[in-house]
Formats: sequence, structure tokens, C-alpha cells
Amino acid sequence: MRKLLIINGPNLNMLGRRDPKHYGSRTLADIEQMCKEAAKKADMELSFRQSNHEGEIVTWIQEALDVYDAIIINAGAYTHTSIAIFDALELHEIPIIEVHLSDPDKREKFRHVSYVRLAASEVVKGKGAEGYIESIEIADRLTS
Ligand code: DHK
Repeated sequence: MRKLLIINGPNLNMLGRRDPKHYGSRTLADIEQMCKEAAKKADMELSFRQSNHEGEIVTWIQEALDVYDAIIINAGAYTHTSIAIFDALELHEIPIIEVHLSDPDKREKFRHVSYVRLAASEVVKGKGAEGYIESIEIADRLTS
């Protein structure tokens, strides 16, 4: 069975308490549940994770080599700062999908840079939690 890794970066564990104007009102547990259902429908095995630590995210991306068939990543604020996460993603030949609940390009200027995007096959942004489902559908299509 194809294996899908979804990585969530810093502060995404606080969904439900973050500004609903940008992030909606669903918690990360709600989004995980939605993703589990979508992955099941796509017949993909899902690992759904969150970390506030850049190094841990880098390690997960490294460990995913030769194990996972696609990675969906919302690196949170590390999207805009982390060359280390970009370098780790660059190791992969599998599809990498960048996802964001909000549309960072329509927010503060410091969110307009994305290092993740440089390694991503596709970007889904500004679609709230549904963007995660769309990302799973894209991962399904790109690995079929
Ligand atoms: C999540 C964050 O935590 C921010 O730092 C990003 C992203 C946007 C999101 O929209 O999911 O800038």
C-alpha cells in the first residue's frame, strides 16, 4: 500500500485557539480525522504528525527516504525561514505537496517567501482544512 506522510510544523497544534480568520475553527485533531478518512478512501496508509521543533521535522523528512511515497507538509512559520527543511525535502524524488490553511501570499510580507515551495511539486493554500483533503487527492493522483 502507498504510504503518505503529513507533517505539521510549529503552532499547528494550537489550531482552534489561533485566529479563525486565518486558520478556521477546526483543531488539528479534527483535521487529522478528516485526513484519515481521505487517505482511507484513496487507499493510502497515513502517518500524520506535528512538531514545534525544526530539527525533528528535518529528521522525519530524512527518515522518510525510501519509506514514503509522498509527503504533504505545512511547515508553519518554518516555511518562511527554514533552509534546513528545504535541504531535507530536496533529498526526495517523491511528490511533495506544500499546504497552508491560509494564503500566506495575501498576508504579511514576511510570509511571502517559501523555502518549502522550492522543493514542492504542488502548492495548496487559502482553502482551510479542505486544503489538506485536496492535497491528499493530489498525492493520490501523483503516485497512481
Ligand atoms: C501556518 C502558520 O503557522 C504560519 O506561520 C504560516 C500557515 C501559514 C498556514 O496558513 O497554515 O505563515
